Amino acid sequence: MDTKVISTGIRYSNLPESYVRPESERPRLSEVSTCENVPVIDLGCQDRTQIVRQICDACKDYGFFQVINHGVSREVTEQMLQVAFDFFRLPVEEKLKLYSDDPSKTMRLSTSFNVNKEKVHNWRDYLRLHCYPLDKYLPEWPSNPPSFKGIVRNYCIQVRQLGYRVEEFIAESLGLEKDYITKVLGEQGQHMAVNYYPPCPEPELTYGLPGHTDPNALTILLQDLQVPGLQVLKDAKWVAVNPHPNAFVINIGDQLQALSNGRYKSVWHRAVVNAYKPRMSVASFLVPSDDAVISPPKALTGYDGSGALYKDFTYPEYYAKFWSRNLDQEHCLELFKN
Ligand SMILES: O=C(O)CCC(=O)C(=O)O
Repeated sequence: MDTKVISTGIRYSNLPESYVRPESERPRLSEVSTCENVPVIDLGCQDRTQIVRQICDACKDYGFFQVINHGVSREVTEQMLQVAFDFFRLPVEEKLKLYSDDPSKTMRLSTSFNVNKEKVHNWRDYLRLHCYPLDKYLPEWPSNPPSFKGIVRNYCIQVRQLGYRVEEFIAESLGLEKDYITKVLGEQGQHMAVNYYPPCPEPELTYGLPGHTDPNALTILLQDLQVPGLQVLKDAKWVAVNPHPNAFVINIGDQLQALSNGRYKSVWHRAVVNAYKPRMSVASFLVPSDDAVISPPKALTGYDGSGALYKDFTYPEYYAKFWSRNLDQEHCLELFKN
């Protein structure tokens, strides 16, 4: 490749060799059907018990769900998607000033997933930001487009509130105190991946992101309404989760799988690419504070703790392992099994 990123504005007529998956690993798009019954949970509903019940069912049966009436204003989500497109439309030389393939950087533009570890690349560029505490990280965010910092700041504040609310519902759905998860996870970090998938000459041969689970506690995903691309593994089959107007997709991450002692599974998902149109998604990740010990409550392990599926660990320990691997290797939680 001539440049480090693929969002150059130039359309490729063939998929470069380094993106082509072996036959057995390809997405087989014609075999993927749309998931018609994705749980859509109305957080504006007055009946809290009903929300908790719906979340419990969705977490058990799917590992993800969508939320509507979630409290993040439509104006803010529209502005977020617009400024994300504006960023990726900047001249490539401008974007490359932010390029890094070092996962420990708190602000970077990068490509694929882990270019230094992976054998086959993914058809994605992404801007990765740390977002909390805002005062600490906002100064290092891109200042081009000029409106970027202000828009993303507003978005991050509202999404964080939503994430904390959802974690309270999830705690209740596990039969725990409402604030159990938010207390255990401490003052959670917040990261963002602004994912840009340019039009791809051969979507059948590659991925935007191959199947993976998220290493964090909770993911709040904003999908481009125009172009579908998210697929999740449901009952051993990949199904497409088409964008729902004004909804966020909420994914259970590895930390909640461990904290719930496997009651809830972090969901396998992947992003496929489109031959004609670029696609954008904005993933916000809530992550445990560095000193939080991820250990399930006694109510979920038996009172002597002997039923704990995983060893206790901290997020920095987990995250270091996660980035030392490639995305499609064995599940990172397997490395922490008792
Ligand atoms: O683009 C998508 O829909 C999925 C993004 C994703 O899985 C991620 O950022 O981890």
